[in-house]
Amino acid sequence: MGYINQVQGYRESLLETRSVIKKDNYAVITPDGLVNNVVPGFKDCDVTILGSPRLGARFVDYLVTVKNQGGNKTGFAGDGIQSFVYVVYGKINAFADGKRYELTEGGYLYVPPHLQLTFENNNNGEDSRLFLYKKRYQPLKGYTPEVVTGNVNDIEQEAYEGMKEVLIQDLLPKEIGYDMNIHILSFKPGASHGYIETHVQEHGAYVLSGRGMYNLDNEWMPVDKGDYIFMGAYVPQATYAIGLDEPFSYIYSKDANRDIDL
Ligand code: UGY
Ligand code: MN
Repeated sequence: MGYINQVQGYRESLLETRSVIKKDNYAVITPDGLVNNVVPGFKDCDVTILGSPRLGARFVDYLVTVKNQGGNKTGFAGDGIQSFVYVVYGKINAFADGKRYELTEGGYLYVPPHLQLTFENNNNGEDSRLFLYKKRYQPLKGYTPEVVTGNVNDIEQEAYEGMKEVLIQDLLPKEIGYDMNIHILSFKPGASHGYIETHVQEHGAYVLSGRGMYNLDNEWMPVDKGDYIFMGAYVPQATYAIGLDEPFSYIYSKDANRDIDL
C-alpha cells in the first residue's frame, strides 16, 4: 500500500479528512486518503479503486498512475464489460481490436463490451495519470456499440440547459446502442446547476479543475480538484462553482438509454 500523494509518516496536525462515505447514497473521496490497490494485469501502475459496487455503484472507477513502461498488456474488461479510459495527464498508447490509439492529455478511448482494452505508458519515462471506468453492458437487441476515441480539446462545449456559464461536452455518441455516456461539465465561478437533480441514473465524477460547493442529499460540502464524487441513484445533487478564475469542471459517467430491469 502507499499513499497517492506520496506523504508518509506522522502529520504535524491531528488526522482529519474531508472525505464522506454514505454507502448506497453518495461519497466524496479526497486524494489524501487514497491507497494503492494491487489489481492483476496492471504492471508498474499505482491503481486506486474509487467507485465500485462495494460503495453502491453498478460500475467501477479507477485512478491509475502509469509509470515508466508500465500499463496493462493482459487486457482490461471485455466479455460483456465495456471500458473507458481518459488521460488526466501524460501520454499513453491504448489498444483495442488490434488498433493503436495515441492518447495525450484530454484523450480518451471507449472500448465496447466484446473487446478488451490494453495500454502502455508512452510519456518519455514520465508518469501518466488515467481515469478508468468499466461497467457491465446492458445489451439491446439489434445494437452493438463501437470503439470511440477523441480528445476533449477537439469537442465543442455547449451551453448546459440554457446557461452559458455552464458548459457540457458529450464524449460518446448519443445513440441508443450505448447504455451510458461520459460527459464533462464546466462551471464558471459563481455558476450553478439550475435545480437540484434527483434522477435514477448514477454518476462517478472526477474533478479536473477548480472548486465547488456540492449538494449531495441536501448536505453542502466543498469539493476540490482531484476529488472523486460518487452519486447514487436518486441522490439529490447540484453545485455552485467557487474559486477565482478557474472553472469548476469534472468528468463523469451517466447510465443512459435503458429501461430498468425487474
Ligand atoms: O448529467 C447530469 O445528470 C449532471 N448534470 N449531474 C451532475 O452534474 N451532478
Ligand atoms: Mn446528475
